[in-house]
Amino acid sequence: MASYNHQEIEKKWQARWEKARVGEVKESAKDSENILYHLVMFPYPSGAGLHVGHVESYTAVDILTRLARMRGKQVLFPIGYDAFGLPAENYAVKTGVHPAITTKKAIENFHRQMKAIGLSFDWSREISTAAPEYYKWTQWLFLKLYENDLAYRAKAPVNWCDGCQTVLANEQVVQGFCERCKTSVVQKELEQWFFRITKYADRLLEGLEKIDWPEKIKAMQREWIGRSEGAEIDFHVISETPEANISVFTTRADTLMGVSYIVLAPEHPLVDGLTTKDKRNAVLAYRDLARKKSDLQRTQLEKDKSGVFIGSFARHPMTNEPVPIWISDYVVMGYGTGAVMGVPAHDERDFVFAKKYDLPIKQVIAPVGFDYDDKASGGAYTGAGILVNSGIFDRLTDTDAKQKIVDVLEESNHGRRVVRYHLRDWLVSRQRFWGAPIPMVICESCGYQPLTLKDLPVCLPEDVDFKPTGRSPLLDSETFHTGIVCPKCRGAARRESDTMDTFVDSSWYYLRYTDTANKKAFADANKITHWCPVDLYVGGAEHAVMHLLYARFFAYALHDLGYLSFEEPFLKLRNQGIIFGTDGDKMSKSKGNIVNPDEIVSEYGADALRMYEMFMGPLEDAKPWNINGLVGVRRFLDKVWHMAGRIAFSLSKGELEGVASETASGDPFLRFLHKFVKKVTEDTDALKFNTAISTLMIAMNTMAEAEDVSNQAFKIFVLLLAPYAPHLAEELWEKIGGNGSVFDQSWPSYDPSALLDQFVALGVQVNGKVRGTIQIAPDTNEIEAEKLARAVENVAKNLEGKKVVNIVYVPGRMINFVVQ
Ligand code: ANZ
Ligand code: ZN
Repeated sequence: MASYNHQEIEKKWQARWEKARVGEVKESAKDSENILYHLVMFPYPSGAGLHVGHVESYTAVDILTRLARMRGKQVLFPIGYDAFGLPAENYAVKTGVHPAITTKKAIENFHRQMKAIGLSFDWSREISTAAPEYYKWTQWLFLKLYENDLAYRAKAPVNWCDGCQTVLANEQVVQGFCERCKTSVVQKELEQWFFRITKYADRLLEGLEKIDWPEKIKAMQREWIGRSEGAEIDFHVISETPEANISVFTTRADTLMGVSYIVLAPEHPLVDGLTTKDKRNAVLAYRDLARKKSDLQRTQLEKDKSGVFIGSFARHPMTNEPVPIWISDYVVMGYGTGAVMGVPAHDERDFVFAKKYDLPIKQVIAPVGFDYDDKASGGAYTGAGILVNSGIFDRLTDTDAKQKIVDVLEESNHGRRVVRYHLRDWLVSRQRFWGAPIPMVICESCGYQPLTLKDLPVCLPEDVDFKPTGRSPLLDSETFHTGIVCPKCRGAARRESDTMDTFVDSSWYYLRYTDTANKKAFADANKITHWCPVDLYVGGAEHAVMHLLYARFFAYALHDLGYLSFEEPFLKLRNQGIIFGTDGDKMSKSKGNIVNPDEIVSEYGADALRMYEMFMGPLEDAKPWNINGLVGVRRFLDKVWHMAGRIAFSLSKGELEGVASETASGDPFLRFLHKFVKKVTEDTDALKFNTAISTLMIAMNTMAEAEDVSNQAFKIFVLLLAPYAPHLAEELWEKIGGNGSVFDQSWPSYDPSALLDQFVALGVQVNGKVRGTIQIAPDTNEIEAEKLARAVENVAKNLEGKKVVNIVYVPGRMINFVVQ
């Protein structure tokens, strides 16, 4: 069978689309029903170019966008580049080539590749976060947050990566290692810039209820925010002078009577004062060790626990008995109060600790139904139960005891109910070059002072040495700091030399798309209102907690500052699954299993690539690349091409003229096609692209077998194919005499009455008497038929109060309920 010339056809239509500025939208439509905002996660323009994973999500949304346009919708579908970041800078360190140069080249390559697969973005809105016209507004947003006490500078224990020579956000530390270079992350006390995301913890949690996102992603955000309802309980230190009090945070106040020791984080401010002379050396040595570990390494469950007794005791708030005070690195300073009450019988970590140091293990919760024996069991009992060995609290359930014990503590002023979050403020400063400079200056007499809009953008200087020294490269640029005056006292000052985390850039990019050329504001308020919030956002699930949480925080903050009318930026989110190599492994350079979209486009065509990736399986599933599947899809497209040839030939001979002008009901094949229109439409709307494509394939085979297929039936088929294989569809449309671009046509609607012809009337009987009829496809299964039959009012009436002992179903004929 003849194969179509994809190279020629695809180039031809891409040139036409470019000329016609397909995809470009203006704020004209009035009714909001017809306005959509479709967004894909913009790529980091790496030197490796477009990945088949990009192709997957971008094609998916391109299909939906093209379909929506055929329905008369006005769709904003933009693209840009998340262009700042470490890889370009690391490359610069290695080669000496300026990141601006490598990034520009990479962007040009991405642009070319995305055009080559026929993505119908609004190309007039392309943005790069590394362009001064963009990062000017990233800097302005920083100032807005600063003005409103949502950005601040503080000394804090931070994650430090020696490999990248920079501070990392908690989210960038994976299992104790740097996400980028895999170096083990250590803790350092440094002054850094933070965004106060914790202020929004509750609202970010509540907001999850309002959005249509995968449950998995919502669960990850909930867990990351980590709201814990618990209590702070005070243990007074036993000493003559001075008075000290240790507050512990616990979610298990019910276990208070089982406390056998207290643990402070090694960095806890009370440690120095409470350490007795004989313990001093041991404490100092232990603290040094703890400093070398990240919070995550310290709190991991599996890990062996270690610690030091510091020599002092505190009083148990209920029994007044002395409780020894220890330090251990499994307690971290950044959570709760940095102090914990040890309950070995009911907490795994405490159990391991108590075993190791021979501390008492006292059971206070008994599982209902059987005895718990900590000597026999290998660990703590962490389940529910009733209280034992707890004096006046005995026999209460753990839930009741939690309340009762805190009530008593509150009365005696030894405790209070509190809510704690695992979420930390977002550390945004980076000691790196390739990011947006933080728009502050440092004056010797006035300290940190913010710049104002007229000072922006603070551009990155050219005279920078890329060798990593552990300090910000901008510190050593001369031009960056010359002529800087303090905005307050006009005295000589220096600039802040840290840059912003690239996640700041991507937290607001979708807003900039609505008004990319604006020189006076980050975007015009009316334009934002016109397009936002985003109706559909598709991207990788790896962004569950970083980008997707930060962007939500920005939207809430900008909402509160009066810049946005909405809080949730992305109404509907879907994740594409990972595409593995043919060997089933993750694609990587080292494994040599990377599929290059350029090669596929040149050999099989963009349409085949697009359709194959959509046909591989459900969008959100992980799936391996399979060249046979790609070949199969290409063969299908060739069949379609062949069919068009047949039709065009008949048309030229005038044979089909009559049929072509017939109405839908006059053509049996057309009627049959309605079923396919319904299925392709519904599946595409539901992002079930793989089943939509198999439906197209079935339709094609049916046509291929038919004696003759009307021009009109084939036209409908081409319309259904268009969002999936846009180049070929345009060419076919032209070939069979369609008017204009196939994308200027309306999406075919199906005729429910044409579908009804596929149905038969099925009699519904109760004990042999006909009580109603239902319209049903002959091949409907019994469960479905029974459901439909029961829904008939008269049938339901006759079944009421009766017991159905049997159901007799003869497909296509009748269904009979035998009742008693
Ligand atoms: C006593 C207790 C008994 C605890 C028991 C648990 C089980 P979530 O749910 O994550 O909020 N904890 C509190 N602060 C800590 C810190 N800074 N570092 C390490 N651990 C800390 O966890 C709350 C529980 O984690 C608290 O409840 C505390 O141990 C521990 F049978 O207190 B619990
Ligand atoms: Zn000053």
